[in-house]
Amino acid sequence: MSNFDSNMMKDLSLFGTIFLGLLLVQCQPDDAPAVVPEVSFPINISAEETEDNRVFEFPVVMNQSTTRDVILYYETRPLTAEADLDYIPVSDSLIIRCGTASANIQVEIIVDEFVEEDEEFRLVLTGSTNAILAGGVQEAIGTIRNDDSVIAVTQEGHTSAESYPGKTLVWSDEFNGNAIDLENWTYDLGASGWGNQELQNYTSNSDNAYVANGNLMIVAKEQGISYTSARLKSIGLQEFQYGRIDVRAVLPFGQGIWPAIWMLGDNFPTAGWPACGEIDIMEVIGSSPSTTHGTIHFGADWTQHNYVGQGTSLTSGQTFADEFHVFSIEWDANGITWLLDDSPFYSVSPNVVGSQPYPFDHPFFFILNVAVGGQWPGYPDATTTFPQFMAIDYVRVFQ
Ligand SMILES: [Ca+2]
Ligand SMILES: [Ca+2]
Repeated sequence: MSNFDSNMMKDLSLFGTIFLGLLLVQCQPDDAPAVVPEVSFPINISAEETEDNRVFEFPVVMNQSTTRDVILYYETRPLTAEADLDYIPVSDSLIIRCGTASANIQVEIIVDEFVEEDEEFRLVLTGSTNAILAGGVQEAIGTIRNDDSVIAVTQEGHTSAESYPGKTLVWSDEFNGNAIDLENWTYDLGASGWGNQELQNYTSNSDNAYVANGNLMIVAKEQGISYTSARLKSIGLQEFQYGRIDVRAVLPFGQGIWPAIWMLGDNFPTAGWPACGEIDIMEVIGSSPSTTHGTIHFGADWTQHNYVGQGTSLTSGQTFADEFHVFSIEWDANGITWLLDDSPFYSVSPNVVGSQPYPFDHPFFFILNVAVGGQWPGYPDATTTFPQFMAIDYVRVFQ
C-alpha cells in the first residue's frame, strides 16, 4: 500500500466516524426519548388547469427535524371539484424520514379542454405517527382555476320524430355546419335596459353565439360588472303560419338567467307588440330550472296587453340543464297546443283572446335568446355561475 493510499483510508475512516455520529444524533432507536415535531400544512394551492400544473404539490412543514420516521395520513375530499372528474382522489400515507423537516403531498388534477368554474378540493391530514398535527386536523385547499373556453354539451336526452303522418318537413336548421346560417338568422343587438329591465348586452360576437358539434350555442357571459349574450331572430328570413314546430335544446340555469324560444308575428315592425302576437314555445326562469312555460301574448295595443299560459315541470329533481328536451307546439287554425317531449301540457283556442283581436293566424318568425336579469327572473346573485349556455340541436317546422 502506498503512502498516498494510506492517507486516503484515514480520511475515509474519519469521514465515516463523523457521518455515523450524525446518524446517531438524528435517528434514535425506538426506545430513546423522541423529539416529537409539530406538523402544519400551511399552503393552499391555486393554479390553472394546465399540463404544467397537473400535479399540485402541498408542502408539509415541521417545526423541528424529527429523530424518528414520521408517518402522515392524508386524503382528498371534494368541495366544488369532483373526485375522478376534476382530480384523482387519494387516501394514503407519507413517510418523512428522520432528520428532515419538510415534505410535499402531491395531488394530480384532471386536465381537459372544457370550460368549468374555478373548483376547489380539500387535502386533509387525518393523522400522524411520531408527530403532532398542530392545532388538530390540518387541511389545505386546492383551487383548480379554469383556463378553457370550450363548452361541453351532452348528446343525451329526448329526441323527437323526424316525420309525422300527413305532414312534411318544410324547413329546419339542424345547426350541423360550421357557422350560423345567415340565410336563417339575424341578430338583435344591445338590449341592456330594455322594457323588461334586462341586464345583458346582446352581441353578434362569436363567443356569444356560434355553431359547434351540431348545436347552436348561445352563451351568456359575465364580463366585469356587465353581461353579454345573444338573441337570434329569423325575421324576414324564415317565417311560418301553422305547423308542428320542434326545438331540441339544453338550457342554462341559475338565479337571474332567462332562456327563451319564442315567436313574434311578422307584422311586428308595423303593428307593434303585442298586436303582432307572441307565442312563447319555451321560457324557463333559471332559478326554477325544472319548469318550462308556454304562453301567448296578445292585445289590440300595448295598453290592452293580455296573456295566458301554463307551465309544466320535470320530475325527480331533473332540470332542463341536465340533458336535451324537445319543446314543441302544434299550431293550426283551431289553436295552439304546447308539448314537452311529445307530451301535450297546454292548449288554447281562438276564443281565448275574448274581445281582443286573435293575431295567431298569419306568419310568425323565431327568436332564440338567453337573457340575464329582468323583472320576471330577477337578477343574478352569488349563486349564479357563468358562462351560461343554451344549446339548440335543431329547429324544425312540419306542415
Ligand atoms: Ca377544463
Ligand atoms: Ca344538430
